[in-house]
Amino acid sequence: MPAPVQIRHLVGGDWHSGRGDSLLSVNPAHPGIVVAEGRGTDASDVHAAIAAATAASPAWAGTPIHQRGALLLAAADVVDRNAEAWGLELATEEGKTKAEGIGEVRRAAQILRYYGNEGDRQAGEIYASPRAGEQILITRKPLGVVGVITPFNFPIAIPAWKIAPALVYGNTVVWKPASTVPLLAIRFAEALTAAGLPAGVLNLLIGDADVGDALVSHAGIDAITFTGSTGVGRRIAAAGATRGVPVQAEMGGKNAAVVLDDADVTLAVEQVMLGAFRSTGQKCTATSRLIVTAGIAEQFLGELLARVAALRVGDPTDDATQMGPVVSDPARTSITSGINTASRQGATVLAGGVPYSDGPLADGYFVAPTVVDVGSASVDLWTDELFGPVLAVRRADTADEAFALANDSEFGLSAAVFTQDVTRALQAVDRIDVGVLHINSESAGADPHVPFGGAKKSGLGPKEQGGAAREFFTHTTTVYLRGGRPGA
Ligand code: UN1
Repeated sequence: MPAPVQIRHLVGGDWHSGRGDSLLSVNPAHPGIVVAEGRGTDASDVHAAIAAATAASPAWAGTPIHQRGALLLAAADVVDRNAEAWGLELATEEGKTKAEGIGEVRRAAQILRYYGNEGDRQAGEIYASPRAGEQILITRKPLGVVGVITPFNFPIAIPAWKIAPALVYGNTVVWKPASTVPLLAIRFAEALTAAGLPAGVLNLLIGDADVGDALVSHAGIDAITFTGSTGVGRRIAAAGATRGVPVQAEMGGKNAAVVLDDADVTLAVEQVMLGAFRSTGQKCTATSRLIVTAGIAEQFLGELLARVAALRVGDPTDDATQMGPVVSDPARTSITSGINTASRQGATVLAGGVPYSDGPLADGYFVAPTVVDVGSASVDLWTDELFGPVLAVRRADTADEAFALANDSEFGLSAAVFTQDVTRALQAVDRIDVGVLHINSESAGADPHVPFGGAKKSGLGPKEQGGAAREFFTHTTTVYLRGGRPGA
């Protein structure tokens, strides 16, 4: 068992141990094992980090985008070289399976590569002018110092998809990751510094919510990008609005899988399993609601429950494991209490729903894969995001009713529809109000070159990734360009 890694913060190019409260990152499968330890940062560090990012800003913004991109490409190589080791650390720290952990690290490298190549893509636009001898150019400029606040559940991929575009478009960054995953944050910052990122361009502060609060309310921050809970996202958006800085907030989801009578059942069962239980359901894009039409409901649920019963839950570093623990004890407690509340409110637990009280899983933060039939009861589980391996089920008589139930949420991040009828698929595209729609694949997933984010109350501000990222991380200058007097 490796010795715990010392928690370190990066400010102005120097790594140092913090002066804040002590921090412990434990293995959620074996909470007695410490993965990283040390001290968090404090408000004085926030000030120093923003000062360093501000000082580094003019030179970085003035560096040609091609060179900024080259640094990201070099960092991608470092990340890829370490994919196996860091993927294992990720599984040990966060709890997703080792295969998912390695996959996520490789995805971070892919994202770095995508933005690394941005320098060689189109930089702006030219419009025709209504006046002779003039063209109108739209050019892009960085915003300045960006505050980046990231969640525990994708401890390297989400930081990559925020920090890579922030940097390539010429911003400097002060980053506060979730304090439950300091090790992967340190690894990602190490990759960028090893690639030669100049001092102060990326600053890493590991700490709790008070560090995040200090960051978002600091006068030196020019923009904030956040992924996490709806409550925190709205508070951050309010703080940004008070200070007049743009906020990009990616928040909750209560994503439905809609299985229609004509679905390919084997495919749909497999994809719903992945959507609901991969990463232990701890994704804002996870499938947390299932709507199945009456003609297929019994067969579908029968096959699904058989798969749930066979799902191998265990230590995420074990190759045979298909689902690991949730990230922490408070997460386990709140998920379990959400299931208990649903039972009290009249829902029926079809699978899981009981704690592991003995055996090897009892000590870790494990929650059994759980399927709850909501029926016609009014149940919080139908509306509230639990962020765990819990699937709430309702039946619908018709496809129309199923689509309406999919929209029965204040959130609109993603959805999955299973049908072999292209007419139904196109109706789903029209009617289901989400930012990401999957036809015949699970509700989670994102690609670096296409927009990612939610409709309705799932997100605020421009979407992430692809061309959408440029919208957030730059502002435009509209340039009216004329030469001298025509003919002079
Ligand atoms: C994915 O579906 O692979 O926090 C990514 C989350 C999302 C990312 C989902 N922002 O779960």
